[in-house]
Amino acid sequence: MQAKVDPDKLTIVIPTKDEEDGIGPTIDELIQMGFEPGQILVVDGDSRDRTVEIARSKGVNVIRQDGVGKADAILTALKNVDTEYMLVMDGDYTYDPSKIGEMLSLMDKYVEVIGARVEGRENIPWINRIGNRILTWIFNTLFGTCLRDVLSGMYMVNVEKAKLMLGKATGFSIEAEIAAHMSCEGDITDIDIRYRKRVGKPKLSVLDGVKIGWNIIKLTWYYNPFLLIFTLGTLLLIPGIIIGAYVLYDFIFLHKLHRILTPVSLIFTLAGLISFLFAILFLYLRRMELRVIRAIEKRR
Ligand SMILES: Nc1nc2c(ncn2[C@@H]2O[C@H](COP(=O)(O)OP(=O)(O)O)[C@@H](O)[C@H]2O)c(=O)[nH]1
Ligand SMILES: [Mg+2]
Repeated sequence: MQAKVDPDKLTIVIPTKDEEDGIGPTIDELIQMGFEPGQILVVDGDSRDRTVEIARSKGVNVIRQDGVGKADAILTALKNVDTEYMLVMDGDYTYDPSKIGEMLSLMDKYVEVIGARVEGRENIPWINRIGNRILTWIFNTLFGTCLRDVLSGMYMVNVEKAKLMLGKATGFSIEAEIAAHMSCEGDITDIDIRYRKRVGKPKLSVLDGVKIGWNIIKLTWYYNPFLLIFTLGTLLLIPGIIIGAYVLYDFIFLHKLHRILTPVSLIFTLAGLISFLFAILFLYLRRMELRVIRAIEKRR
């Protein structure tokens, strides 16, 4: 049992699809910890089993999601929640809720706190564990964060800031998209949580992992184009300069003109330089956007 959290402050959102084995224990545990049934919101995606019936019997709020898939379920929740903070967790009894209070205590400094599955990693299927490592690494590299588990299904967000993504959400892998969006709104951190063995059947596959990786790259283009263009610029400039040096050496010292390699090196070098200019322009626009947002926030 932990100190009660004001129901006006926090909503606990549980997306569910065919989760009749897990949803009961998940809700019971939250209520045992002192959360009010009224602050728990189950967003169901047309479960064909007894999920909705069980959730309703516990006295929690249950709504049907708009659209299809877990991403739409989270966006539906975001539209409906009006508390200051929102915690998302699975309905399969995997995420230990005992750190919710600690997550909440960090929300005055951070816009998002992720529950990193540090304890009980053996309960994550090994293929997901490797995939998760790689995807988190790609995300950190492209967004300049140092998160440990960007795809964790348990995270708390500042609702006002998260709602800003409603109009522009791309419907990409939702955990990565929320983190990408929130990393533009403020600081993100994570804390260790315990992950338990799943009750009921999982719904994600290896193919989903590959899709998430591709989506993270697309998200970078959308939320942080600077790094993507900068990387592209570097990839063009390095061969451009190497070939250029070779061509120039032959021309100056051996009086030999390379008719194909000369324009090739020029094209690579110029394209690289142009990419750098664009990258700088994006960085400048991004800074300006942040300054404008801060100025608007100060006036409110
Ligand atoms: N509303 C809704 N929930 C979903 C959907 N697909 C999965 N979920 C729920 O989202 C949570 C995460 O799914 P899960 O299969 O546990 O994914 P994993 O934890 O990554 O293996 C679970 O509570 C699922 O019941 C969907 O299409 N709609
Ligand atoms: Mg799960």
